[in-house]
Amino acid sequence: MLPSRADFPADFLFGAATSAYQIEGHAYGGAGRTHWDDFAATPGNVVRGENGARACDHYHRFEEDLDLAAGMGLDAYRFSTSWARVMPEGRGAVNARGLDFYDRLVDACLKRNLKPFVTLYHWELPSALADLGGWRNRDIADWFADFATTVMGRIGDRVHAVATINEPWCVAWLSHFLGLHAPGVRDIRAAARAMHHVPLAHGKAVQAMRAAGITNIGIVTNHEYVEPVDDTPEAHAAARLYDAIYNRWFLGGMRRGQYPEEVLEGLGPHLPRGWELDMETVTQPVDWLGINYYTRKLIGPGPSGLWGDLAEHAGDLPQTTMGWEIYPEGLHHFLVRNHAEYGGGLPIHVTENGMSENDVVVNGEVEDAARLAYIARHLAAVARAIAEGVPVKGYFIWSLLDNFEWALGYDKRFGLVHVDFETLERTPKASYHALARALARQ
Ligand code: GBH
Repeated sequence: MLPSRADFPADFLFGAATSAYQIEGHAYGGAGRTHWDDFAATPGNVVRGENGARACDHYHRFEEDLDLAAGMGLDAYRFSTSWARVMPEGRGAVNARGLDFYDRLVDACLKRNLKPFVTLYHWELPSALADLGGWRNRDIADWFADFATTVMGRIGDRVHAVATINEPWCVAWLSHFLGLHAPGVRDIRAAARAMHHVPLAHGKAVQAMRAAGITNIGIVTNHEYVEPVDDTPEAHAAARLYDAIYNRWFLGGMRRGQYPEEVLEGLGPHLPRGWELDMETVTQPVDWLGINYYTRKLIGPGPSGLWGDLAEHAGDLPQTTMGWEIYPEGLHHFLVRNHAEYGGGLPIHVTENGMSENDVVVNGEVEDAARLAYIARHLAAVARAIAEGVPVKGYFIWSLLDNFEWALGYDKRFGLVHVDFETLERTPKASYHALARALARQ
């Protein structure tokens, strides 16, 4: 059963989340090229070679989309800003139309009583910066801090909260060690540099925004519940390492000034020289933590025997169309654990949670009962954590709209609202209508 508002504290925020490249339509409004455009242009990287050039055309349809968000009774809307839309070359010249767009978007949220939660970086690096080494280049910390203050100089007076970087693990490890996201690099030295430069860029951006008077600054990390695939010592060691790389590296660095030892064993020799001296910047205090959570993973050693080569195994829980197991207990686990280990009393938001289904429109209706059940079970996990004293202040569903699912193109549908990618017509799904009823104020 879907919980209702009455099951949560009066000031709890219900929201939905999106990201710029996945919905806006990157071809519009004078945005510069990004490394996701480049990555998608290389055959084999993205299903059918799809990209975010048009996506949901949110750039032109944002008023309609925010009407949908408000119509559901949401309190907050989480979106991201495209670096290349604001600064087409990544630094220097600003695209006035880009800043104007985010300015109008924020006002359009406020007009509908939606609290704007902005994420500065959700993965589409300007190609001009990627060409200079991107996250491998230490200078990215200063480039990013400039971008952050440029955006916040324009909208910072009206946003409710700001996060620096969405999912550092994806930006660093998935993209530079596993090579599954742009720029598609598979190299331990590149990965080690990115694993440090992402927290460093976060820290520099926090410093720069504070100096400019910005408040309510957070960081959004992604988490997977990890279990060893079997009872061998090798599987246990592999699961521990996966957990350390995925769930503990970034928060350990940013919240405790301490990267996990078992990861340093492998990455230490490849980290940029003098990285220890950066930890004061990396640990700049933040005001809130965001947790993105979707699934559990069963982990064992990978075939090569090389450090960091870990294998994911299929489990026997029901799965989404991403092949992800549905495991709501994992969300409760990370709320409790991150609060205890890294929270220091800070408010926590579930900044993403949701599932993909093969949703189809039949006579104007979209039946997505599995998504509703998924959301209901994860909301119950949130309520349980709150009852145990974890200061969870908000829950954002990924996603408002079906959108560009990165390397998997447009096949995987996460939206509460169906999007026909031919006509761009929006159709609220059954889950949307059910949530609207649950969120209605009595
Ligand atoms: C979130 O990441 C993202 O923030 C969001 O943009 C995305 O749409 C959403 O999840 C749903 O996927 O490279 O194809 O093998 C969640 C964690 C970890 C999910 C990496 C995708 C890689 C898939 N992500 N994973 S692939």
